Amino acid sequence: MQSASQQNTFAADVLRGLSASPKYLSSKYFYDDEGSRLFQEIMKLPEYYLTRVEYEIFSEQTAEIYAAFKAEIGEFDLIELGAGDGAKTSLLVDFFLKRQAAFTYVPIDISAEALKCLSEKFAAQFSNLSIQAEQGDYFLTLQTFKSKSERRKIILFLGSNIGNFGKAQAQDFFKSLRAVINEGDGLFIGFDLQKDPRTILRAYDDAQGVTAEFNLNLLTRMNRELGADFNEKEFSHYASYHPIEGAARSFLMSRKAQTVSVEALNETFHFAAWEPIFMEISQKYTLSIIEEMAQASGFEVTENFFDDKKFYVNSLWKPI
Ligand code: AVJ
Repeated sequence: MQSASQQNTFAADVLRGLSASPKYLSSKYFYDDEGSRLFQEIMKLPEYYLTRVEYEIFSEQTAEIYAAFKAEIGEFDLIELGAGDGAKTSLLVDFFLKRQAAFTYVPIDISAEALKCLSEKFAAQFSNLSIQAEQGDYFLTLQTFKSKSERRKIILFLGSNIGNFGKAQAQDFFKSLRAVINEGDGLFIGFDLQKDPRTILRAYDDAQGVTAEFNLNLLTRMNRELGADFNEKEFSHYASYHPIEGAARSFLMSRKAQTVSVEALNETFHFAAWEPIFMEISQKYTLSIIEEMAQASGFEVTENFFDDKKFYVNSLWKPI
């Protein structure tokens, strides 16, 4: 269940996005229970390489990652932003526990349902793991970091979740993160790298149409939670990749001229035929952009971990 204030933020964000030109909606609202389920389906798609290559890095380089974290030294909090199903993290957790590393796992996720599944799964799988789950927008939970504990923090930001920010917003995010952590803490980030643009585009335009459903589900969510009357059949999903910007973007296109009303906002919105709603950016990086971004936000890149094909990098940053 959503609290009243979260509901207001959703309504307010929808109002802002659908009143803007061009129209947009925020991809952070994709993850209601159905959206989280659809994302689990996306991760199994043959076209969606991201999850598999990151999993490969975690399973083949666990010992190297453990060593780079200096996880054997002292107590720490292993904080995961946007934890999702924790599949990759469980590889680390397993390895860390076997080495008797002393840590508390702190998964943070916007989806209460995903957090509940994750906590139950980890509690069953790792009987002596200490877990402190937190539900919320990770931008907002950053503010609580300073008061959290005296322990060292290792912050995981996996799955190319950073891609949803776009470059400028990612830069701001890392600066805010830098302001709430200390020397000796670490940041471990998953970046999807620029590659054959066809490979990238296919990942966001799968043959089975699961990504389309994932986008259209936000219309269904607005119908249910905000009393909107979107007809999902009158919108279609469109994905693009811009190789200079390194940006994959997705849109819902209004298939005809139509007016939609949203009861909770007491508003109607007009869509011209084939007018787009910008739904999501999935930014792809290069190593030099990653390097620059780390420096510009007060970090240095201490180690990069790649998959075999160099499709993806997990980059370890230390504050400077
Ligand atoms: C969860 C943000 C990493 O951008 O690749 C997958 C979400 N969107 N297919 C991504 C997503 C469409 C995904 N992230």
